[in-house]
Amino acid sequence: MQRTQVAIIGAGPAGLLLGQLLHRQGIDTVVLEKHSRGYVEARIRAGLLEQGTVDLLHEAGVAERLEREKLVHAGLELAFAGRLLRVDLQELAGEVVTIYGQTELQKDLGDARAASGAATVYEAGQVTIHDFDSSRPRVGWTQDGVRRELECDFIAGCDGFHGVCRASVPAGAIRQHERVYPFGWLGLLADVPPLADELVYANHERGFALCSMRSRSRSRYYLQCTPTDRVEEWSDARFWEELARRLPPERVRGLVTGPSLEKSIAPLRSFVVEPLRFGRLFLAGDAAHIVPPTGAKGLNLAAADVRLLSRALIEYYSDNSGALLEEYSARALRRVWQATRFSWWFTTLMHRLDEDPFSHKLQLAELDWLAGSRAGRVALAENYVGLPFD
Ligand code: RFL
Ligand code: PHB
Repeated sequence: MQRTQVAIIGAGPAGLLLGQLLHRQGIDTVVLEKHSRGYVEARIRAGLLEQGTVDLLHEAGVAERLEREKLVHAGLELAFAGRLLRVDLQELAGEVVTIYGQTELQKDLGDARAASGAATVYEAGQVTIHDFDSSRPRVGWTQDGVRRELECDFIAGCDGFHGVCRASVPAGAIRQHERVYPFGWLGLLADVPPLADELVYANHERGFALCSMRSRSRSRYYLQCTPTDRVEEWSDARFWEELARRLPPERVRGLVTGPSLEKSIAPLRSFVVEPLRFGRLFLAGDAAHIVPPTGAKGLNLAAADVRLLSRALIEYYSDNSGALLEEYSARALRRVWQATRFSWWFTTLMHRLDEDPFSHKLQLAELDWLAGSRAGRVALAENYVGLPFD
């Protein structure tokens, strides 16, 4: 039977970054991914990295292209009631954020994994995990029609929200906390210059809108939609028209429209499981928690989990100590809940919640208060740039 030290399930950002950090310390890993490398690298998702995430990518040795191509943002804008409020992240929280597409990061991590020579199985079918409550966990999968098995010391469950790892934990051993929001995000990617230098988050009676970007020539826009909307109902023309209606005139002036490269609808939910450790199985990233994208925290939380888990595994192999592994779940969850709270707050502040004008009036009052209160803006900025790790 094949053997490795850490079996990593999932080749998303969490799995590949963990693999890279462990590889650099001489720890042997095998990554099992159910999709092809091409499929994984084509998924359009996040775009904003906290400084702590960027630092970790440097530590993993995968930040070379990021440093060449990134955009650095020192602030963001909130649009509401015909007003535009700039939140100066650098001045209020002493940090900036980095724009770099998850698609690009995924490619950089895929290249680094391939160059390391460490084993990666793409298109691994029917992955199963076994005996993680013993000292000899095993992982099974199907490859080219043949069933295979791997023995390991630890299993890292980095297989996203729909993965097999969390689902393999006995129901009595895990608690789930969930909130599903009654709306979704319709995203559109286009090769047009962004309408402004920084991101614009808009609260509008017709619903939330976000103007983001991937580079100086590629924009990513989002519209709040109903969870039952279908992409086919949204022609490019309808999307651009609706976006323009939700933005203040001074920003609409900068809007350049063009054919979409991609359009997709994502539901919004908050979801956290506790604990994150079950014997020798550790959950990290979207496998363990989901936040609504409003606060741009999903990928950053995945990186923060991986930071803790990699340090814990490195300590285990170098010092023969399980102390950090013991602490992993509680330490990661503390920060996860902070980000869950912020993402929920920012989502609730910026989206059309219901038909009742009372809800909208409360949002406008809070945004008006933020405009006049440095303390309020500091709270937003501190959370947005990312809370400290410890
Ligand atoms: P992933 O990326 O879902 O990767 C999990 C991998 O596991 C594989 N897999 C399996 N492999 C083997 N066997 C199985 N049974 C498997 N089941 C699944 C999957 O194929 C996949 O390759 O999880 P990971 O690595 O934890 O990374 C999490 C991030 O991808 C996610 O949190 C972010 O994309 C969230 N997110 C954002 N995060 C940010 O920090 N900043 C943002 O600006 C931001 N914007 C966003 C976002 C997510 C969005 N959507 C689509 C939900 C914007 C959007 C619209
Ligand atoms: C993105 O660029 O995809 C993005 C940026 C900021 C967010 C969410 C998504 O809050």
